[in-house]
Amino acid sequence: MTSTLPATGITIDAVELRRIELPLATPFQTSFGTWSVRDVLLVRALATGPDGPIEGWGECVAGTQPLYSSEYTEGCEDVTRDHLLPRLFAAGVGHGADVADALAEVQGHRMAKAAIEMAVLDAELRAAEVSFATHLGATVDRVPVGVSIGILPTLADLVATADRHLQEGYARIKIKIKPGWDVEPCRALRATFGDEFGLQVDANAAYSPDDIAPLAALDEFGLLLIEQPYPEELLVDNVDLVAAIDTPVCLDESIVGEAVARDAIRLGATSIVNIKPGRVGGHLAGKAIHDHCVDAGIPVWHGGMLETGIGRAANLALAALPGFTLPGDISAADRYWHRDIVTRPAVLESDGTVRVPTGPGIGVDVDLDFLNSVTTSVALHEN
Ligand code: OSB
Ligand code: MG
Repeated sequence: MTSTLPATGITIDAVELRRIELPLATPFQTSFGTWSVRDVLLVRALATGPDGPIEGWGECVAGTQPLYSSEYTEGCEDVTRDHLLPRLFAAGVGHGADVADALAEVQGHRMAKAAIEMAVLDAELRAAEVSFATHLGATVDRVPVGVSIGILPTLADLVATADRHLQEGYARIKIKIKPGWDVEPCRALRATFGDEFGLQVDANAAYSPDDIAPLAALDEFGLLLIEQPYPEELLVDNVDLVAAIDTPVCLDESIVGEAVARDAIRLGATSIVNIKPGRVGGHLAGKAIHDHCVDAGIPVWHGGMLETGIGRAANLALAALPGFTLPGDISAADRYWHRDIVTRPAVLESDGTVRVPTGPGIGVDVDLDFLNSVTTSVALHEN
């Protein structure tokens, strides 16, 4: 059951666009580049609710450079300021559920749109004293989580890092792969830790349909899935791959919204779906994809974009929906940050889960003093 919110909603008085720079506790290398610092765009909705002033926070998941997807932080701030906020204000949006429609004539830019929707929904839910989890239809209070390990200089580094995370209690390990760093890393992990733990790989589009051989060679490791082997725009080649290998294929980058999710499922191009709210245009679109996958019998899991505690809190709420049957990339805050920007950062429970926040809205509060100390720019845009 999802909640019904008061029809009155909120009035958005202004939106603050804030940029922060938060160094990652350890650099994160993927097939497309290395992330050392998160340059994050935060959206703060300053609103008036039935009981007075209320604010809401959104986090944009875009990276500094357009390497994972076409969106990037600076571009997200530009499109938000010049094209999205004017439409949000002109439409007089007072409900999170109306944000996507108000912004629909702007093509693409889903990560930017998702951050606005999150901020408006957070403010609306805080005003109504309803949590994201309740609103989205969460059915559990804790979600199983894994850890995503980047490409490392040596196999020994990988084994040591995986060892630390398994000791910490993570429910599964995902490793980033690329041609030349695929079979041997899997072999080293299985040889060291056995066949019992959940292992999956993420290629971030590093392979071409001409090199099925290294992907087929991963079959012997009993992987939970292989994530995004081919470039974003290829769908049909994944159908061939699904037929050629035993490991389930799971699309990430390709699933840029609900329509593609439906098509990929109908084609048989993806056996499992990775849901990232930012990539698909927001938590509400993420919920819609989840609902469709449940109907279609397709397992889903929650991806991650190295979020701060703001985005992570909302992600935990979505990941508490019943179709999320595989552990999410929603690790504890200390896997990413020396210090998080929220007052109650996510922690790993002894059973390999993270608790879903229960307070109003995203359920965590921003540590404003610390946030100010890592802020690189702030701009207020009034309605
Ligand atoms: O492909 O899942 C990905 C991080 C940045 C960009 C893309 C990806 C990732 C991750 C990190 O794998 C997952 C996390 O946030 O823990
Ligand atoms: Mg991925």
